[in-house]
Amino acid sequence: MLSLSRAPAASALVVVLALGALVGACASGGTATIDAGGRAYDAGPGDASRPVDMRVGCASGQHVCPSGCTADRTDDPANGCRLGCGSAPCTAPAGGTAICSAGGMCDFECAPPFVREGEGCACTPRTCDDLVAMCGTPDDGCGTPLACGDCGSGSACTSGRCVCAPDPGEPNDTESAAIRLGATNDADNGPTLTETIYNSDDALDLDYFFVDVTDGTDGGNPVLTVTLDGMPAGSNLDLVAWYRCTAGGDAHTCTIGSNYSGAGGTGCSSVNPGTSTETVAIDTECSTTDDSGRLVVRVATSGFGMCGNYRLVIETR
Ligand SMILES: [Ca+2]
Ligand SMILES: [Ca+2]
Ligand SMILES: [Ca+2]
Ligand SMILES: [Ca+2]
Repeated sequence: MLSLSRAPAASALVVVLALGALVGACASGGTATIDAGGRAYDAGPGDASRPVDMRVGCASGQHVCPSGCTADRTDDPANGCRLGCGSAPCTAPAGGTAICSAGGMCDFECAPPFVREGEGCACTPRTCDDLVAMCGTPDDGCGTPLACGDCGSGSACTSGRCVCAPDPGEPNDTESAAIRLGATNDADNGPTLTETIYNSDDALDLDYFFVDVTDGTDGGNPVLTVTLDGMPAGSNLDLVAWYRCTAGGDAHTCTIGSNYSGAGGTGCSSVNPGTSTETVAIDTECSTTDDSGRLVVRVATSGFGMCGNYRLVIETR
């Protein structure tokens, strides 16, 4: 048996040969090589990069180095880890951080978006979709700016979203924050409410409004027609309206638009493409002869275009 403690420290070749003989007796028939950091690797045909057990042949608490058996170190990448031989800290490739492996050797890990590929860290570029960016030139995570698009006239790109100046009704993004547009009476056929001061200020904007409706003594139930038009170029806004009877028993008929039923109530929706006019009409029906109630209108942003107000018209007949 060769004694590593007597190997000339200055002769790496001798050490390599010695380790080769040592490892050859207990590993899978390959020969070992030592890298610049003093790490021994099995150069056999099975796995040329697999570290061999550097404690073989040394006393407990020691491991093999070119200079002979050496006391194990503190397991810290700053000093080459527990089974290191030199005094240099562990190194890591670009995008990586030096660590100690579970076996006490220098190793590294890659921080996202970098991922380990062999002995390096490779960056997987993120897309505009990954970043939920609809505009601007955010970094792809690897140092390259992306082109996520421009915002329409009058809007600005803020944190990857196109935004316009909010309308005076904001924030009205939930029904509980809905803007009251007024009161109408079907016996008076109105008044017709025409709103032109509201807009979609970003790609996620929802605008809620409500109207208190009285079933007047005209012999019929209120019929409510809501029209959404005048949308700014490049946008796509959609319309939903529902009606809640004061007395309950909602059993309305949707005479224009598609039947809608949601948490807020039942009514109609209109989902046309682009800037096409959206129109819904609800023929109300409640559990009593008094069909008074509340009309709720929601304008949702499906496509964000240029900044500009839309027009909302609510008719009561
Ligand atoms: Ca708005
Ligand atoms: Ca809103
Ligand atoms: Ca009536
Ligand atoms: Ca639409």
